[in-house]
Amino acid sequence: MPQHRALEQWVDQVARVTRPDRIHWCDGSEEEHQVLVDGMLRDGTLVGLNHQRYPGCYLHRSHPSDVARTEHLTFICTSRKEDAGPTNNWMEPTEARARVGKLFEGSMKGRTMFVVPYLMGPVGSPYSRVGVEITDSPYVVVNMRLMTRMGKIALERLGGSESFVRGLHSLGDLSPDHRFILHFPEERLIWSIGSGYGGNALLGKKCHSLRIASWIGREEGWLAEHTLIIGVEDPSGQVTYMAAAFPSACGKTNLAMLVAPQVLSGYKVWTVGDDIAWMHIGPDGRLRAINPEAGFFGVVPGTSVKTNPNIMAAVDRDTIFTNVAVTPDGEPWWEGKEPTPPDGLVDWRGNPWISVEGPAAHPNSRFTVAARQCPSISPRWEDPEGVPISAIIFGGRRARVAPLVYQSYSWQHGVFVGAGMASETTAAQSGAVGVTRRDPMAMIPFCGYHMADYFAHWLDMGRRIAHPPAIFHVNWFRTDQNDRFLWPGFGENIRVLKWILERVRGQGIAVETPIGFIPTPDALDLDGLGLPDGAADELLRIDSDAWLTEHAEQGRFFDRLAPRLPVQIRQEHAVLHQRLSRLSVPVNATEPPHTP
Ligand code: OXD
Ligand code: MN
Repeated sequence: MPQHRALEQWVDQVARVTRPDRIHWCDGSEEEHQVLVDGMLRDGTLVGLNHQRYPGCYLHRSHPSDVARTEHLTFICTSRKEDAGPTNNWMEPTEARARVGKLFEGSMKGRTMFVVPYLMGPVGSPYSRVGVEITDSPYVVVNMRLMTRMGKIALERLGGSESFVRGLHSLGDLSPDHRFILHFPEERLIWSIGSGYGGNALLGKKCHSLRIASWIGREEGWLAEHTLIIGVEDPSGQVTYMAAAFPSACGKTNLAMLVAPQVLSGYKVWTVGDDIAWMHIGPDGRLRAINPEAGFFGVVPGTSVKTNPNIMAAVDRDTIFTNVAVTPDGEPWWEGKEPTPPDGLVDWRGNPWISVEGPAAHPNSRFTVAARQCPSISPRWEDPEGVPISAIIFGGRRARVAPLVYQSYSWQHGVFVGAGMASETTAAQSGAVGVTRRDPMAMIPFCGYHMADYFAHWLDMGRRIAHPPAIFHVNWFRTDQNDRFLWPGFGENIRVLKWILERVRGQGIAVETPIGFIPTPDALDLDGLGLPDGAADELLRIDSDAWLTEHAEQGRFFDRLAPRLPVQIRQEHAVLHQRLSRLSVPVNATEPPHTP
């Protein structure tokens, strides 16, 4: 291992507090991986799966109280409370160090301390960043090896530089009472204790690539976002790149790997990333996105050869499953994999499954798999310069209100659309499921600073990008009066992407409405879809009463962000109110968008 004084000093300092039995510097090699896996098989941290059908695949059963991100235990520790803003939990840094520092004292006794250098972003990209995670969880190490470029490669990139994000993680006693996920963005430091769950423990992911990176991005003039990245290839072979932000467990992985239905088989979606994008302004004046991750940590339930054939082909080897059920043949199983559950399932807790007691797989059970295993992986997914983004798509899970798709009038209006987003909560975070909450740009759990400053940063980016992407909003989850989904989703979403593609090229037909441009029902390619009569109109309907209620809720949320809320967001909010009282007027698609 290369010598690195600052890193070694930090490792020594951590070891003096946490008192591990031994220290292992991870090199990321196959041999190291195998030793870790064998150890975890011996102590039960991992369970082997059917190696004929699932070679190199393992199951991890987490503590039943440690199955999702715990947002109420996640803190931003900035020196000034107002910099964290009202949407983040805040702890004063000195108090945080004292309070949580105690929990780290001796927390690694009897355990090995792993030093995990990792690189977020493609090797050789000017936009990639190094982090080092110290952890006492071998499960975290094997996951980090799939999710990042880990080990030797990261130390080589670091060289003698002291610029790396420090992440300290310990399982502690796994008690939710002693669980804290702390971020010190001013010091580029993360402390996480008491949880082994991905979003809390794989520190390269949410903690580094979103909370800390969003802070760094604002300082340096780039964006760290909770977005997938795709290339949409049209029948002529031209590929257009898009980034799409959806809250957790709202289908980002499925959209990132979409397979078009037969009638639109000339279209192909290439996967660049499924969860996070770092977007910089390239020398060509376009927004360029890299995927900082090297793997997918995706939600398992509902995944099948119908909903996501690409990920099904990826997770049949060298995959870690967490909290799924197991068949008597040792195969992983989850709700939605096949229509009927096989007999003799063992549930995610390791007990014989009793269906009345709940699902066999935990609703937030996960797979961890290397991105390169995905058949739809883009030939440009590791492009050091990133891919040029032509469209940014925001999306929520809304039974009502938000139509299937609409386009904002301008960058400023698009930032307002993102700022006004809301979505129903899912099992990816602890707490109630299905509650509508404001979730601007799908970043409410991940923005490392004041949300109002974040909107200001987006507005500023728009002023600096010579060729800004067009901004859209989609909602796959609208329901009818009987609470049935109106839109089939999954592969059929290509129909919406096709319209977006056309709009980006100045082609698709649209109607100007109070909330933005909406496709006319004819502008959407619904050929062969067999939507029931009236469904297309309902999907695109703007219910002005519902929108006025939405407008008022947006206003209450924006009030919480005052006085830092940018005036432009207030203006857009006021203009939306005025527009809601006007009638829709058809417009020619080639007309330049009207900027309020
Ligand atoms: C995730 C999440 O794991 O958003 O990606 O919770
Ligand atoms: Mn996510």
